[in-house]
Amino acid sequence: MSLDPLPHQSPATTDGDFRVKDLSLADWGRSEIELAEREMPGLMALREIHGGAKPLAGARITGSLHMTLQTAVLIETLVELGAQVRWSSCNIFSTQDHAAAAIAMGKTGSPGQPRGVPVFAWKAETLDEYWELLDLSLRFSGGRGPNLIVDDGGDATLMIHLGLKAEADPAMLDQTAESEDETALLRRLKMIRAEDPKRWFRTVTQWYGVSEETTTGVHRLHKMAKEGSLLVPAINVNDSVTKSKFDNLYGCRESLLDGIKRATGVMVAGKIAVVCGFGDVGKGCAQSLRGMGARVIVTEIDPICALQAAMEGYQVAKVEDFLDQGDIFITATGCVDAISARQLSLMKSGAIVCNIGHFDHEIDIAGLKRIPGIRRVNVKPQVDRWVFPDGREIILLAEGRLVNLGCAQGHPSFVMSASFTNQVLAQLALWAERTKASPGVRVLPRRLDEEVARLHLDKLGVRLTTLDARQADYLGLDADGPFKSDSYRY
Ligand code: NAD
Ligand code: RBV
Repeated sequence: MSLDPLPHQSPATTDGDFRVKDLSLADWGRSEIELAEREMPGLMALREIHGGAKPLAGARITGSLHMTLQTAVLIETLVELGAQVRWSSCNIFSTQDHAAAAIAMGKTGSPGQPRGVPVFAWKAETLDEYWELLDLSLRFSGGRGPNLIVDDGGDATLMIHLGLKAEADPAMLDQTAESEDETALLRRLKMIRAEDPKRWFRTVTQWYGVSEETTTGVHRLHKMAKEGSLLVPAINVNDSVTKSKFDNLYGCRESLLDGIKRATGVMVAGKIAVVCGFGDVGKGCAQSLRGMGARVIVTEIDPICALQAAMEGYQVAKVEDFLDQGDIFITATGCVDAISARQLSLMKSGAIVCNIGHFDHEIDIAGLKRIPGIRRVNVKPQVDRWVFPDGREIILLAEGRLVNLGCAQGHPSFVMSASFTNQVLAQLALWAERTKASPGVRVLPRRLDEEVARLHLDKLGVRLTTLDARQADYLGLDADGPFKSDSYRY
């Protein structure tokens, strides 16, 4: 096997309490953050409403979420509301280095005197660096941890839960890991334990909650709640309607093709595209591919989603039916091995393969690497040709990790404004109820969800109809909402 890994260059480490690739990118980052702010009316409105009262004063918040321009606006909103913030990314490829630099430098800082927020992230981290940077973002002064976490995919939550468990049972850090990622996490936890055996115990005594951004992270939270191991109250931001029915759907509808195009420049029209999974993300992906003229095939395990896809006019098939015909394969399932290594080896030569779900195991990359005689030829960062011994090849994007964030800039600001307005509302709720709420997973009330949508209407010139008293009475509603029951599906 020849893996031909890219030579890894560790970014410049500054002396300050942050680690970014290159602080000289800060001015560029700052101008792009200012452009993003114009497209993020929800977050800007929260600054306006709460900036004076500083309701997050005293709160120490750690974020583990893609360090992008949009996240920069989220971070500075949390700071404006009074929080002390530290940040790392939740994906090794998703950081936008100019955004990270601008956050580290701050609006009033300079390269010689940075005055921003401690941020620990750069594009193309190794797995060991990834967990180290997350670890650093969880260290506040005086040996303290965060009070609140903004998580995306659940890695910060996992690190604390596993770290605490290992303080009681250190042998678990010697267990055989199931992936390279887990191996790196266990290695980091071992180092932490050797340095400070009570670190996580101290952390959890003042940890009051987590708000989770994405579907996969919410699955992890529900699993922990079911097992009874979840330590804190959790707000499921993903299932706010103004998150999953917008970000996952319309966000991916724009950013999937942005990633594929920047990576390969491929003509999509006329191609056969196979989308695995027809949930919120898969629906957005399928629609954009069809819009650009691809013939879209959908794979599903759920009969309801399969029927939906068929009624939308997509052919629903098994992935193995199209291995020799598909030109572009996209996984959007949140599942493991949606495409197996054997299936990769049977694909038409030249097929483009990528994933837009959270982790890198939707496509069995570990299995691909183990195929005897396989060769990796790097085309450019985050684009690799994998050549099989018989000479056929596939083009793999972002090493099987989020293609829209690894190969492009992630979702546009406007849709992230809705997601992140929910995040801030969740942090406000968790902080307001600190020490009072019990562990468990819940969503924000529908009233707040409607408020998030309302904050985004003016920007699009939407004129909303208002119920008069007779109409409100007839429908049995308050004229100001909420307008739907909690079970309504949108
Ligand atoms: P979802 O639950 O709405 O949809 C996933 C769908 O995949 C479901 O309909 C499920 O039945 C189907 N599925 C599961 N296993 C399958 C398999 N083996 N083969 C075919 N279909 C299968 O979830 P979602 O909100 O669409 O999120 C999907 C993934 O994308 C998650 O990991 C989520 O965290 C991630 N996500 C990524 C982005 C991004 O910007 N890249 C944005 C939002 C969500
Ligand atoms: N996502 N963030 C961006 N531009 O910052 N783009 C996508 C961005 C988030 C999105 O909310 C999704 O749920 C999560 O990334 C998956 O990790």
